[in-house]
Amino acid sequence: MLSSTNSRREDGPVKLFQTYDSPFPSRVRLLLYAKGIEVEIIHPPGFGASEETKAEYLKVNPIGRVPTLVLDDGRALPESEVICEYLEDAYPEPALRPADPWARAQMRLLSRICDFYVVMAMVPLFNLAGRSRRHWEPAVVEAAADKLAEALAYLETFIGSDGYAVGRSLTQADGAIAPQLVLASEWIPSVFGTPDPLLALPRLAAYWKAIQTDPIIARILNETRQGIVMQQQTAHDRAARAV
Ligand SMILES: N[C@@H](CCC(=O)N[C@@H](CS)C(=O)NCC(=O)O)C(=O)O
Repeated sequence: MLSSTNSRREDGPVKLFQTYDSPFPSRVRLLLYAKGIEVEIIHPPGFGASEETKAEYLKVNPIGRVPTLVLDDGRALPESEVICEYLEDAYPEPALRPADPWARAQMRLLSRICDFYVVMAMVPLFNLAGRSRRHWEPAVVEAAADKLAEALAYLETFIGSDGYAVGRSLTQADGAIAPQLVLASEWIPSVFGTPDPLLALPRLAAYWKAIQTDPIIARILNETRQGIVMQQQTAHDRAARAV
């Protein structure tokens, strides 16, 4: 199940509690796929079904968010960036963390910009999308779109120019950025009718075009897109019931 140079060997597959629509598990799946780690994907109980509660899942991860990695001996690890760093340490080959200290810092910087600024800018829109359209205030949508454009401009400053986020090969930063761009550049404009923010960001737009040709990125992006469609359908059904 592992490449011969990986140091850690599991008796059974690791488990990943996750949903396909969320960008956080997608960055973990990137490492699992790239490193050839056998994984059992589990949809957490209580997610996406209002009649259920998360009580059972909170026993696995008290933070109650996805993803959670569970090893074959039952140890559970929440938080996507921490999981990625663990997988990198436990399964070093192929490396998705540059050896050069400056390049490694760039990888972490880009990932942090996604976690701290890009996602946070999109949260008001995620919240609105879960509600009926009559609650969508144009001023809230516009303010969130402006905030998102500002956050993406940080990525524009630091993004690599050789087809990958950092250097000339896949790193954890690509896993952090690419699924966020599905939301920022495809999902938000299609749902809220706002302009594609990448139109004003040529370096990020060039990166976005190039990175989608990487086969592992293409796989996680397709999974993310399909997950979003299914999640939207569920949210639409719920909103219709709430009207
Ligand atoms: N910092 C966390 C963020 C994870 C997160 O916020 N996941 C969201 C989905 S995008 C979640 O599980 N939200 C709770 C819910 O949907 O009930 C990580 O990197 O793993």
